[in-house]
Amino acid sequence: MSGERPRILVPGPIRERVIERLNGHFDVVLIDTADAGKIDDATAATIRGVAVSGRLDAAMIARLPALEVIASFGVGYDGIDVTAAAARGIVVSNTPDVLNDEVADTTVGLLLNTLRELPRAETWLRDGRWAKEGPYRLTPLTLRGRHVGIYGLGRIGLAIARRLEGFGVTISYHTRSRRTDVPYEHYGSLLALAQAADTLIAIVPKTADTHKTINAEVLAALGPTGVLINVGRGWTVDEEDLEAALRNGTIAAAGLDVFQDEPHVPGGLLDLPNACLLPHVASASVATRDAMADLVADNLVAWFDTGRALTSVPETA
Ligand code: NAP
Ligand code: 8YV
Repeated sequence: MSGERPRILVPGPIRERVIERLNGHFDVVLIDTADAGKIDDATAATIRGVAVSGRLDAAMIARLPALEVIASFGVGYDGIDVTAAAARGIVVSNTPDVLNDEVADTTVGLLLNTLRELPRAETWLRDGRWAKEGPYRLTPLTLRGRHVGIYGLGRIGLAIARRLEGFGVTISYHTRSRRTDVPYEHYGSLLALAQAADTLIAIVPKTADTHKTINAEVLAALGPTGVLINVGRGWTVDEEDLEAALRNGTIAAAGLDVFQDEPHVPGGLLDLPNACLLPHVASASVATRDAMADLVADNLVAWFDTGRALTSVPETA
């Protein structure tokens, strides 16, 4: 990097560590939200990079005529209009791999909590019911003997599968392309996977092809002992169908870290004792979020030093 420091826009909240790192290399401009009206023309004309957590739409991209690179916080980059970026030759980067282990660990925890009702058992203890009423109930569900179907066997899906090998369960998966480097059975459709398995773990991106693909038919295929775990995006699940399936016993339980309209969780799901609900925390440890923050900054530094981002998304690579 030589001469004047490149100007980087940070529209809306992002982990403070990103800003600290960027301040060491760039002239950083902070605005409250990623809305085109939040920045004046003169400043907008000087912005060469963006660091963002969440949404960056086509109008905001159009507002920045000198923009070269968008560094997005998170591996999922569905909030960024990559089509608009690609059309202008703007590179988009995300934060893959550094969160695989954390998200996979959380997924296994959520699966066990959902099956063995551990959060509810703890509430039983804290409410004094163990002392007054005796032991918490034996759980109808167990991980023992389960057939886990993983919907999406990418970086995180594979980390989940590797962990589950240690639990002695059967593992299968559905992706559009069969992997040649894994011992698990591949199913050519999500429905076929759900028919074979009794436990479905969803870890696919939010794309036009994954919208509400976990619907009444797929849930019915899992059967009455069926369990759904979703750590990908809420977009992938038809939440009305899921609520009905949990309420009427079509499936036994669900564990969800993600929802269609975050942070709003459908009231119907909140009421259900067989839904184990987390507020999108799968990657949310200090260490992992720091690693993600560093990768956001490193992508921008690499772009302005070498003309290449470290982890650009396939659409703009
Ligand atoms: P990845 O490596 O790109 O893996 C995505 C997997 O999904 C691939 O196996 C891909 O295989 C499959 N897939 C994509 N579209 C599909 C379709 N239409 N039908 C069937 N399979 C499909 O991504 P990753 O790093 O594992 O992350 C996955 C997603 O998890 C992210 O995009 C993000 O939305 C979510 N996530 C959530 C959290 C959280 O906090 N809850 C944290 C991290 C990530 P094919 O291309 O062969 O189909
Ligand atoms: C983060 C995620 O919670 O990486 C992703 O795709 O969903 C999570 O790791 C989010 O991106 C940042 O808030």
